[in-house]
Formats: sequence, structure tokens, C-alpha cells
Amino acid sequence: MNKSYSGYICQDYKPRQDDLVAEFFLEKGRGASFAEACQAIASESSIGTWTEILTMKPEIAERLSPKIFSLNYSSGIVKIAYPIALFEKGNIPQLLSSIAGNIFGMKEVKNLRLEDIDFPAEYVSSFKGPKFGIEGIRKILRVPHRPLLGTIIKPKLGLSPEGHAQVAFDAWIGGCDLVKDDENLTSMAFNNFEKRVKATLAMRNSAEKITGERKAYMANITAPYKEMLKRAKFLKKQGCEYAMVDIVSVGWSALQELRNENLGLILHGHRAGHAAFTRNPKHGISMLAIAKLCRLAGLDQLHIGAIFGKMEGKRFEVKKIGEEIEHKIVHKDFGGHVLAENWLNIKPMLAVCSGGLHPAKVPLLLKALGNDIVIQAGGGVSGHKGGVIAGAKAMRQAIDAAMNEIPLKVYAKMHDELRTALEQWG
Ligand code: CAP
Ligand code: MG
Repeated sequence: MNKSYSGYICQDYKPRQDDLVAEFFLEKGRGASFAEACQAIASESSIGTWTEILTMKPEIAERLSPKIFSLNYSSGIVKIAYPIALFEKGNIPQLLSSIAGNIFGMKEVKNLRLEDIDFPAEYVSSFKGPKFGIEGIRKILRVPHRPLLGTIIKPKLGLSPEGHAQVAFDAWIGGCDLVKDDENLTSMAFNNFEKRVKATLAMRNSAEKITGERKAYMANITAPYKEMLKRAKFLKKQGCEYAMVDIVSVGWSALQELRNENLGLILHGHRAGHAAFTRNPKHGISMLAIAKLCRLAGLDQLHIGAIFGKMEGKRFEVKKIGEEIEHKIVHKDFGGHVLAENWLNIKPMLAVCSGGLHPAKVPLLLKALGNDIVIQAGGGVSGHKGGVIAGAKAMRQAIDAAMNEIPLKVYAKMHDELRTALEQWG
């Protein structure tokens, strides 16, 4: 192995409080031992390269070398402590160019997955984090305890602004707190963003009057940054509480900028495209790491998947993410992540469960993730045989039943919409 890839293993090293710790799964490539592959990634993600370099002064190596303090040959789990000076504070793109950059393509590794990141306090406090967080959102929506209920207007594309607003109205009347655009609905020839927002907010106002509940619209502002910002400002001006953004498509730089604008909008993150790098259990970046970065960047709520939903995702991972992003302290014994993590000034982020949900799945979700979640059903509301109002009612009934620990079948005897939904999907 190249000499420049040596000297990084220090198994007796205890991470300092101001180290950034990254946990990887690693499968070595051909021609390298496991230890060599670990050293190659430690080196390339920090100060090293493939050969010894004359410009590398011992002082630089001394000050900035990361330490591989744990490597498990059987599980493939490697933990590396990086001196915080390797990272620019408040800059997620720079962090990812380091610990999630060149290393994925190195010959020394066959597979590599960034599983988790543990940030030191100094780094965490260089970010704003969510403006509202769980508490702030609950306060605005005036829903102190129950899981929030959302729907995604379906069909994803094709409705006119008025048609869209009508579906939103029905969903709100039926009992949804939140209505959101789909990830690929932006400003279309057949459904202009500004017209849609105006029409939908007018319906929101009527729905609030009729129901006496707070209702909110999560409009998708995803676009090149300047346009996205224009749309966000438009939302604020129109009296919208939320902006929704596709986090993967717009990228970290745009997300950070959007939060830094401090527009006073709750930011909802849709993760379309995440599975390109989170789905393979051996290679890529875990959803947990993405979720933590979103929280630093300042999203208030984020899609985390849904247990037994339509998208692939391990039950364990969903639960782990749900727990870790919602609470200020990460449980020490949870999922093998060794360092308890204090999120300091960063507010907890609300987890959004979505994808293939319908009333029969609600009790499972509550059991696994508790009440601090958004439960979102698109097809599970718009697909209800009785229509959108009935679909939303059935979801609210399922939440009420689950919160009161009443079996859905029993509750359905007194609630027609729930009964129909259970017949349809249960
Ligand atoms: C849900 C959804 C979301 C998925 C994506 C959709 O609709 O709006 O995009 O939740 O998955 O269009 O599929 P349905 P995830 O309720 O009709 O499935 O939340 O796991 O990122
Ligand atoms: Mg969608």
C-alpha cells in the first residue's frame, strides 16, 4: 500500500470533545487489506493523497490527521475522529466534499457507506437549525399533542390551480391539518405557482372558518435558487406558513441559503432522489446522516419514510431516524451509536411519515414513532371510495382511535369512513 496512507490507526485514541466523528461501513477493495482501506479513506477525506508529498509538513500532519479509533473487521464498521479544524463552520457542502467526497470512488474500497456523523458543539452552533421545530410548528397549528395529519394533492400533476385548491379544501374540511404539493409539481404550464397559491390559500381561509381549526398549505418552491427564493417570498407575502422544498434536487447550498434568509416560513423537506444514495445498505450515505444534516441546515420537518409503506426502507432505520432527529439528546444505547449527542441550540425536527399510507397503517406508526410526527397520505386520502373528504375523515378517525388505544375495527363500527377505508385497504 502507498506509504502516504499509513499512520492513521490509533485504536487507543479517545475522541476529543471537539472532534467530528464519522462512522462508516466499509468493504475493502481488491489489493488492499481492511486496515489499508480504512487508512485510505481517512487520508483522502482529510489531508492526504496517493503519494507522499514534499509540501506536507510534519506540523500539518500532527495538527490535522484524523484518527481511526475503532475498526471492526467482522461488521465492517469504522469510526474516524476528525480534528474540527478540517471543516469550515456553517458549510455543509465543504463537509460533504470531505467525508462524503472522493472516498466513495477509491480503488481501496469496494463498498463504503457513511452511516452516521457526530458533530462537536462548536460545529453544531455554527448553524441555525430549524426556526420553528416541533414545538413551534405545534404552536402555529394549535395542535399540542396529536400527530399532524397531512395529504399530498393527487394526481401529482395535471390539476388546474382551481382543481388543486378544491382537493385541498376537501382534505382540510375532512380533517387534514396540512396539504402539500407533490415533489414534481412546481410552476407548470397547466398549473402556475402563483395562481395555485392564491387559489389554495383562499380555500384554506374558508376551511379554517368552517372547521375552526388551523390549516396550512405546504407549497413546493423547488426551482433554481433565485426563483425558489422569489417563490418563498411570495408565499410569505400571501400569508402562507410553510414552504416545501425537494432537498436532494435543490442541494445543500440552496437549503442553507433558504434558511439563512430567515423568512419566517416553516420549511418542509421532501427527499425525492435520496434513495439513489441511501438505498444500498453497503454503499452511499445513510438517511440518518442526511436527516442530521437537514436539521443543521434548518429544515423544520423532513420525510423519513413510513413503516410498511410503498417505499423500501428498514423498519429499524425509520425508527432510528425518527428518534434521533426529534429529540435533543440521542440515546446512548440506541442502534449502536456510541456518542450521546447534545443538539445544543438546534431545535428538534419533526419527522414526516409518508409513502403508501392509509388508515390501517396509522396505529403501527404511532406505536413505533410516537405522536410527534406528521402522517401524510396522498393516495390513502384521494383514493378513498367515498372521495377526498371521506378519505381525510377516515385518516383522522384512525388517529383518534390509535391515540385512544381503540382497535381500528372497533372504532370503525361507529365510523363509516374508517370502515370503508379498512374494507378498501385494511
Ligand atoms: C406520498 C408521496 C411522497 C412519498 C415519497 C408520493 O404519496 O407524496 O412523495 O411519500 O416517499 O407522491 O409518493 P402517497 P418518502 O401517500 O400517495 O404514497 O416519504 O419515503 O420520501
Ligand atoms: Mg410525492
